[in-house]
Amino acid sequence: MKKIFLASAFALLILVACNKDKEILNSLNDYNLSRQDKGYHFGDKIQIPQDVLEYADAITISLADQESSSLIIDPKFFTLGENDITFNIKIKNGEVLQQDATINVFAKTKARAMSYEIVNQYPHDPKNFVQGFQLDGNIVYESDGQTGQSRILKYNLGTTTPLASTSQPQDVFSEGSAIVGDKIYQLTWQNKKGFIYDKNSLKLIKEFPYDGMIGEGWGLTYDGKELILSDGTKNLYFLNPENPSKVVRYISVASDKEAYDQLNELEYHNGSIYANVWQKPIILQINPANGEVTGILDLSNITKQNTTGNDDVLNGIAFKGDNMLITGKNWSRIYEIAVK
Ligand SMILES: [Ca+2]
Repeated sequence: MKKIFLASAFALLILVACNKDKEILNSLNDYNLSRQDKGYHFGDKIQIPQDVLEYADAITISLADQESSSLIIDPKFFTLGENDITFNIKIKNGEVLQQDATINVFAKTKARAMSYEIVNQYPHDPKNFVQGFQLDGNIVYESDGQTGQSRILKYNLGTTTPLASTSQPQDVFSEGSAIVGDKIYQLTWQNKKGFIYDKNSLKLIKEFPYDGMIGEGWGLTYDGKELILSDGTKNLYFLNPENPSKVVRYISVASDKEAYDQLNELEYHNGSIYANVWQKPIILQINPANGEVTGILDLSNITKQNTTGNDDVLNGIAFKGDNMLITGKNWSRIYEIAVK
């Protein structure tokens, strides 16, 4: 009888402890979910509910393959946007409880709403599925996508007749492009490689494979020193044009209240990166040092006039002096806008 009583009491004790463990993990999970919209900034300390703190001997966080006992949002471990982490809660009996969480990190400064005025319009060949777009002098260099139709071409702004054009093999879907000196670099979507052409003739010089950390090729631009590449995630990768197969560094992109992924066609101008966001009628102005969105240009009105479905989206940013040229996939126009 006594034995049975002891065993029952012990079982009850385990049950109570397990329930308490569950309660603590739920408390932490609820708190983390409630913080996702507000997020954190670099330098903040992750807050832990009081009942969890009282129950724990020590708390660490694991992020990718690193573990930290500091609960500070340190740019060494965290990026802007979503971070998938695990809380390791060491409790009094030496056991470690684990709880997964998504920690959002947002920019400290508020993104500016930018405005624009249309100052000119030019024709654009609506057959062109624009993936890369830049202007040099009065010549547009454009990379067009779609399997079987992918190519690199150049034409005078104001016309649509190519001055030169090179088609890609049937299995290639072309993406972003950028001018570097007398060469032009062009990405492919899922072929894990890029092409380098002579800018004048558009003759192929060579190919280069992607760094393993780059999933797909989306947008490309050049800041005068490094190529900047988007791969459809929230990341922008910096590459040395002399060795484009190696990522030098990367940043993630977020505003003060929102993380952005599916970053598409890019353009570097005057200290900022400008980025299309796939299927959104906006262009982001991004600080290349840390990925913070400093401005948002809403082009809903122009986009509405040119977009009929899911594919013919705003995509294409170039600069003509300080005015921006914008276009989209299969659009029949290029707009020159003065941006404030
Ligand atoms: Ca561009």
